[in-house]
Amino acid sequence: MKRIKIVFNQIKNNIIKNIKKMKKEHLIKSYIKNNKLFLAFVIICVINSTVLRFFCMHSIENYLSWRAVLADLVIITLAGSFGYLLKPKNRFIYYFCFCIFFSGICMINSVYYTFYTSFASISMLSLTQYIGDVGDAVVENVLQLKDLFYIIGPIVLVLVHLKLKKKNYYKKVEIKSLRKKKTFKSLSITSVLLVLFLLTLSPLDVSRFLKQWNKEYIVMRFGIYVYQTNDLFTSIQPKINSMFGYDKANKSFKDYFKDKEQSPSNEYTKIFEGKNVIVIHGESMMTNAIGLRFNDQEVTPTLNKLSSEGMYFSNFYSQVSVGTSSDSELTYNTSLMPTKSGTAFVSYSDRKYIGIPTLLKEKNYYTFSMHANNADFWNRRAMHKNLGYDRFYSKTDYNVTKENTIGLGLSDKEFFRQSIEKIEQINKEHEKWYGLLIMLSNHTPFSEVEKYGEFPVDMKETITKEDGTTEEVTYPYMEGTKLGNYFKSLHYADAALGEFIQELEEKGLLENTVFILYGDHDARLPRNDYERLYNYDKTTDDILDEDDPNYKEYDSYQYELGRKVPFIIWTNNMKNTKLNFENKNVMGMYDVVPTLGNMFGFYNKYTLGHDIFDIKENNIVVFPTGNWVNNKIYYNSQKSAYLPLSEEPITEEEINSNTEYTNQLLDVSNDIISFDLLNEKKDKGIEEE
Ligand code: GP9
Ligand code: MN
Repeated sequence: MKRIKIVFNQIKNNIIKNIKKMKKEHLIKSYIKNNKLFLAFVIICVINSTVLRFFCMHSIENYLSWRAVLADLVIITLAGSFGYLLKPKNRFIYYFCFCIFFSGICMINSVYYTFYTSFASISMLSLTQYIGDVGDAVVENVLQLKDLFYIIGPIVLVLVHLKLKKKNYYKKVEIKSLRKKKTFKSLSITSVLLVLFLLTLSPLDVSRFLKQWNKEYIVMRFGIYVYQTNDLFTSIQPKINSMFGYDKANKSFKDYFKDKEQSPSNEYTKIFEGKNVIVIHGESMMTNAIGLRFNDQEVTPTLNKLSSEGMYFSNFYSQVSVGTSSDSELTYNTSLMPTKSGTAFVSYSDRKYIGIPTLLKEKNYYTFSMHANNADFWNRRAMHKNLGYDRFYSKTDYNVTKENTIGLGLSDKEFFRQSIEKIEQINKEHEKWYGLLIMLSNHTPFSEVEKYGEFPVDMKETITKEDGTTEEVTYPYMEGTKLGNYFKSLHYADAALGEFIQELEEKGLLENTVFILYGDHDARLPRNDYERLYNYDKTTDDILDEDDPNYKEYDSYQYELGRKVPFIIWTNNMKNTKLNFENKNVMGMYDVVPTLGNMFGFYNKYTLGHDIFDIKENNIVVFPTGNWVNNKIYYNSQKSAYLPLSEEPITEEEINSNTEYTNQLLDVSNDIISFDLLNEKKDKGIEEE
């Protein structure tokens, strides 16, 4: 009896299973049957975007980027869902229009990628001079067979439509409530896809998505449709911002600069007038590495040499916001602060800036910039033009191979080697020149340790044993830490710089040249690693106890102040002259234009910083966060707390007035950029007061 029961149950379960399976199959079949047009639309648009990635970015990772497919599906099904609100007979035209639109996006990006090795941006449409340059060339040289692939999709959709029409697919009558139900059902699918996609995101993905500087990464990770939607919002946001509050902004701007006058000349005025200039944008170079040694080996022998032989500003801060490298380029060149929302290089790239190159061009300089990375990273192609550079040498001007690549692109050693040839040529053709070289290898995450060359960051000690013999003991110290890897990477970048200077010297290119170096921003390394660097206990291979007499505090203030970057001005004959010194006054990236302006003889009234040789110890550096620092105090506006930096008494009044100064400066800077106030003045012929 028991056996019969078991067999009966088994049969019953099998029948239920089969019915469920059949139901499922039936469900899928009937879904496909009833949604043929919608599904054809979705499949065509997904294929298009996948093919675009396939043609543009040749790596298995990109071809099989299922996350991008998921993101594409979210956008396509979202757009497609609303088609159900229409009567069946009107649906085709809806899907066809969207299909043309999505295929158009793929086609435009396909063409754009061939030309620029990057993806298109709506903000670029306003760069008319750009389109003019490119227009004819696109048709003649760029349109390729692969770009025509995207026409197939809409044609297929038409064929599907004709077939469905023949089968009376559109004859069905759907009442309003059913159409709404179908829309809702489809939107539910979109929501499930969206949740699945959001679950796959890492913090790095989110940060790159918001910053928009690495377009290839966004397309690979988020798909072309999400990229383009994000780009649309980033492009129109500044336009919306600048629609309100112009009058108020213009008034505060005028008031701010009303009484400003050029500072009187000092002993450094025009000392470098007419000299050639090489500027090095030192990727992630930090002041705390200067002079640092491991086992008696200098981390940065070249920076140590330059800083000890030239003018070294050892209390110098970068003032970047989310735009990192690009923000430092902006502030270095214009003495303006990063914008409060978005990034000037991305969101406000449709206007001219008064950059150092703009000012030197008025003095008959030829100005150029060099960076062996994709020209559209951080929108440099457009922005370097806007800052006044005559020519921007980018990735396509360099021979980049897999072998000579480190991290994001061409290794610094190779970059400098190939740049020298170009500089030699420029030197032959132009009497006076100014060039910026943007380094790249020392970029986070500093993980390609095997490519940096040998530089141990451990601790070696020779111990004399009781019997008089010696033994070498090695403690791991910074090996295996992110900061340790950073020092290895920096050591490599420093060596590249050393080779570059030596070669410039040998070619006679330093004779009449001023060499300027700035660190673009800190390396964003964990505070714990600094604790280990300054408080290493070799006996426990850990950080010293806070009660230990040798323990050096490295709290959040120390960490923030430790984000200093080097600023050095050097020539090959400065050593032991009156121009060879260390300036310890606090100084920011926004002080560069006025300081160099005084030395090279150019002037821009609308700067936010000061000539450091004029303002001296009274300087103040403000940060985009609203924090500020001077020689006496470091103030953290989020905590409304400060750290005294000297013995001098501090009053509440000075804290308040410096905080007010900071907020006002940040407001004016933001207004100048978002309302385009400097160009507005010119365009509208408003007289300077
Ligand atoms: C990109 C490089 C790095 O070309 O300059 O930019 P970052 O990540 O430092 O802003
Ligand atoms: Mn950088």
